[in-house]
Amino acid sequence: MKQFDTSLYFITDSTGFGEEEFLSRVEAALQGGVTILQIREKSRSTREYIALAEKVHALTRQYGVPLIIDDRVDVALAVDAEGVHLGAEDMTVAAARKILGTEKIIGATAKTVPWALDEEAQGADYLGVGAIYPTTTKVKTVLTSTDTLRDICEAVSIPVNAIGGLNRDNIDVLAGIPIAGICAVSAIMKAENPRTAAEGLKARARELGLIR
Ligand code: TZP
Ligand code: MG
Repeated sequence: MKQFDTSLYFITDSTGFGEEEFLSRVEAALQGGVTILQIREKSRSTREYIALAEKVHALTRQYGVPLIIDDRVDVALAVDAEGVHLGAEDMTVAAARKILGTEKIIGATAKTVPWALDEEAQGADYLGVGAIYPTTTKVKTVLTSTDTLRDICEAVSIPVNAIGGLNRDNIDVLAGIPIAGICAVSAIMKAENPRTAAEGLKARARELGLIR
């Protein structure tokens, strides 16, 4: 049975970094205790996406952290990643499940309770819900209220992660909502020190009782 822990879910973004700097930031985040890592590349060719994902996979393997590929089931298979994350414009979870089988992790985005229930019914292993706060990382994203986040958490039985503009200074709004974890891009990727940023985010989430 596949096992994974979404409590500190780091999503990478190589925009603005040379490859060496990018990979060293990814490794620092892994040292800081991220529990699952998604590579998210929106403007690379397929072969570039695969080449970078292979390098990231070599790092995540060293730290025993599952690698999730954003958007692309083919890339996930090519690099033998542990899973894939699918949004509304990607392949459906049901179709991806047929291709990937039962052992790969399939995550889905959801912004409403019916949407969340549908992704769960199709076989999603976890959900990402947001954006909780405005973000510049994702274009054209609508905000999801903390009330909707709570309703989704209560409606499904798979882990639900909050995402969007989250950092150690603003996750207090999530206190008391039964999320499984926090997703962050900028708060870790763009931090002066991604390792201490990951550690600090995890410590704050623990302090608030959001994660163990
Ligand atoms: N989905 C909803 S918001 C978001 C995604 C991928 C981006 C989150 O990035 P950041 O930098 O943590 O706000
Ligand atoms: Mg997508």
